[in-house]
Amino acid sequence: MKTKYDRFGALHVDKNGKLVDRNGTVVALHGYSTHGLSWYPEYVNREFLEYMKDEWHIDCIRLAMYTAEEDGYCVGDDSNRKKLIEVVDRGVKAATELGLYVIIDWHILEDSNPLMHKDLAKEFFKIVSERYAAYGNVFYEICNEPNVNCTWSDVKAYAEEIIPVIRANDKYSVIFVGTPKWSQRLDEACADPVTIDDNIMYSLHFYAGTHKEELRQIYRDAIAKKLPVFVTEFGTCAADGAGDHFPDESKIWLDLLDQNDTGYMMWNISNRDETSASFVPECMNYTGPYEDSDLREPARWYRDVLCKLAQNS
Ligand code: IDC
Repeated sequence: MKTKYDRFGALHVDKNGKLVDRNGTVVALHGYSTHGLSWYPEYVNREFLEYMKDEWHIDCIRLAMYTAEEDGYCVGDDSNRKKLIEVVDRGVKAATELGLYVIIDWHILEDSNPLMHKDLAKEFFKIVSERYAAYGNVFYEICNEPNVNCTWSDVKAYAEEIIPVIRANDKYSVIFVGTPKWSQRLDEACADPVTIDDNIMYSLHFYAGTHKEELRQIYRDAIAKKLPVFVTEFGTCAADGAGDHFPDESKIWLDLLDQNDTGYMMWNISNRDETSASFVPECMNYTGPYEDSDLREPARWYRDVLCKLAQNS
């Protein structure tokens, strides 16, 4: 079966804030985010991605490279950085061979302000944008979730330094910019958008057990103002990635996103002992195929969502 990349090729952001192909056709992408690349590099392999593409119909894979936690890019040494760049490379190459889009995610979290590791971010985005400039299926997510005391002006200042680094090599890729309060404050980006580049989208993250109508209203207002929005991460549970799975609340969210052709990526591919993980802890299979009993309930639910979307596209 042809993938969305096979059908639509390189995408860009249009004047209405939509992700479109070269003919202006709106394209909504759906997929999964890895857990941290330093935590679970095992899943970043061609067999696994092929399985996810064929059986789950993902269009896109997000490579979440933590910067601070658990041997993150900015806390380890050069050899750790080299290792992480190799995992990113493996993921990008496998995704490309399979006709999948891929998001390279600079996953700030504990390091709440992206300015904290700005120099390493510049170095990293220089390397990857040089390497993947000609690919056409690669997106750059320059800061996962600014949080705590990080303001929108901090994020904007950071974006204004990182975007030119990417653009020096890669003129066309779409770049995702995180927003304050764990990528929820689209309203702040609306009030004072990044103006140095028009091929960017702003990230919205939600966890359906925690974030409800108030955040959906922020999203609706942003869409009404034609802000380009992409949900680079969501969960069907609470914001701590644990607890119950909320299929009804999740459906309200996904229906709203579908109505507006906003793409989304679920958190997370791993067998970690938490609700948001795709696989149960006992499942040590890193390539697929999987039995239903290997999957957690949210993952089974999402697989059905993805299969239905693929049937209708
Ligand atoms: C969580 C992981 C968990 C890990 C933790 C590190 O699921 O295994 O121990 O990070 O602090 C986010 C973040 C994402 C979080 C996730 C769930 O982007 O990194 O992953 N979450 O808490 N934003 C909202 C929720």
